[in-house]
Amino acid sequence: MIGRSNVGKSSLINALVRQKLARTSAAPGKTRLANVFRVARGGAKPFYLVDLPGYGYARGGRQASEEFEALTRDYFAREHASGILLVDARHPGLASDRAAWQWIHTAVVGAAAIVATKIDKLARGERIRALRQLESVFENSVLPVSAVTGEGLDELWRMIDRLVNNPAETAPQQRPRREPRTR
Ligand SMILES: Nc1nc2c(ncn2[C@@H]2O[C@H](COP(=O)(O)OP(=O)(O)O)[C@@H](O)[C@H]2O)c(=O)[nH]1
Ligand SMILES: [Mg+2]
Repeated sequence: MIGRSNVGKSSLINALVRQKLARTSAAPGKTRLANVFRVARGGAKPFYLVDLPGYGYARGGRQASEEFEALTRDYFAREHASGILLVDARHPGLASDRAAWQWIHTAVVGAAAIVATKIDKLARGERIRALRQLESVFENSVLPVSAVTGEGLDELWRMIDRLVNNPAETAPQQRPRREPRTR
């Protein structure tokens, strides 16, 4: 789970597993370490859900950015690691999110997908506009979810199942445009 601080990573993990596993906070920047959860459901293949700290490609300066890179490199230097980018549905196309999507394609060996969080905060017209904008910016489909209403969680589970069981097939069809990295 990759995304800016406060985007809703921990809340989404808790909503997915229906438990208070990951610590959530209204104040951004609370997750300083990666929290790793082993998820085993029924007969399904167990996998690890990794709640990454929400810094590195955005704020936090050079040191935070290097720490983030060092921390995450190990996770993604594995055959079966996939990345889910979480973006706030209310703020489509932020430079830091676009940079993260590019970063994912350099760091993640497996597949990658994008989820729009806090979709409950948008009215119908706004959400259509936001999703259209997101899909155009990222050149990828974007799954709307809400940790509060539970919207999109079944679809997200199906997406996770595909990422876990078949990472190659779910790789994004299109790579993001190559833009110079912004600092
Ligand atoms: N309305 C709404 N608020 C959310 C949702 N997900 C998270 N939040 C709120 O956003 C804040 C940050 O959530 P958190 O999961 O700690 O974000 P993280 O820093 O990415 O792990 C908290 O105040 C959450 O209650 C959601 O789907 N809908
Ligand atoms: Mg968190």
